[in-house]
Amino acid sequence: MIIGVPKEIKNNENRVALTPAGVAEIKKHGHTVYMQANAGTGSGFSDADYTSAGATILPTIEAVYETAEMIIKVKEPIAQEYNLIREDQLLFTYFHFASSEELTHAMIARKAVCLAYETVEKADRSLPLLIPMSEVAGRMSIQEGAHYLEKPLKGRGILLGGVPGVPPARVLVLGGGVVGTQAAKMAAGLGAHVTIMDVSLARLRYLDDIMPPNVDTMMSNEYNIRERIKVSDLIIGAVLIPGAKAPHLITRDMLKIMRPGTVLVDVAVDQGGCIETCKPTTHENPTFIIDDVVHYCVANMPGAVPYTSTLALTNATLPYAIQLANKGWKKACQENRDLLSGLNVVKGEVVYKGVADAWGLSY
Ligand code: PYR
Repeated sequence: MIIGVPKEIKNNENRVALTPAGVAEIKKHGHTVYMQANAGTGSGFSDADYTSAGATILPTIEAVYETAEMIIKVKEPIAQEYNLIREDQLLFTYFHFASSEELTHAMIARKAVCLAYETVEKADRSLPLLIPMSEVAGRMSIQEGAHYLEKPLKGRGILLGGVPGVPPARVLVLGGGVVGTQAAKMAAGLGAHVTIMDVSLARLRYLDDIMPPNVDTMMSNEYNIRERIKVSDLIIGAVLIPGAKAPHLITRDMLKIMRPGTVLVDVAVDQGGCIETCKPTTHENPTFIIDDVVHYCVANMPGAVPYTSTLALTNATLPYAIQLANKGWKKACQENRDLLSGLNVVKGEVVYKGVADAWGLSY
């Protein structure tokens, strides 16, 4: 198969979908890989690294889309890429269709085969291609949150870990999945007092067992959320309903009961956000303020740590990419249910319920 890897063009997106090691592995299976020039530069990989691994460098994004049967990317195509996508072309990348009606309609119109990383699901319901980036974003949420708590950045001016004689900051983590667990671990490691909420008692039991003593668990419900946000300095939105819109656990009116300078980091922004006032921001302009509450809602958080993220992502995607290349998408999806669940839009039809429900489309 002919595989194309374009350079990501979303704001400050420095990840790339294949490493030179990944190219070498794909080549062993007899496939051809075209990389757009400088696609890996932001992650620390030069064109020469790719050519020595067996890739051919193409000068433009147009040439990559024109040539490839399968495009492997990191982020969803943005408007300037829509017209490059060809009928029947296989796109293997993050899409997050449930948060963008425009993208959904654009991909329907292009009649491509859209296999979304974020909905590839294993039999145990885990999401193998989302987990690595959830790990990165969960860990990053605390370092970004700690930064924006600083006074010059309009935060409360509180140090997460406090100092001897001064209590630490209070961190509230909404959701005890991968993002929430990683966030709680990082915040606890820095000495904050952490509360992690989830709707699953079984999950809370597990978290209570594995977390250090400065992490409390609490059932997630509106009453408890209202109580905790009054005293929290940093709140992490870490809720995920696979492939569907995130529920709004923090509503507009709740901002009024938070203290000025509270920082919200909504990691769920890709799926519409679990904080009602959240709207996607970029690494260039990551925050905005409503009612004196700092909102950090960057939709591609892992893009800021491309070295770690590219390696972590491609560790997970490569085995699936090889199956798709070896068998073609139809046979690969027939033989591997993980991949089947990744199909979201196929040749003009929405085939994933969460996406159809989000936009009132037939499925
Ligand atoms: C990202 O890492 O950017 C995702 O969309 C999950």
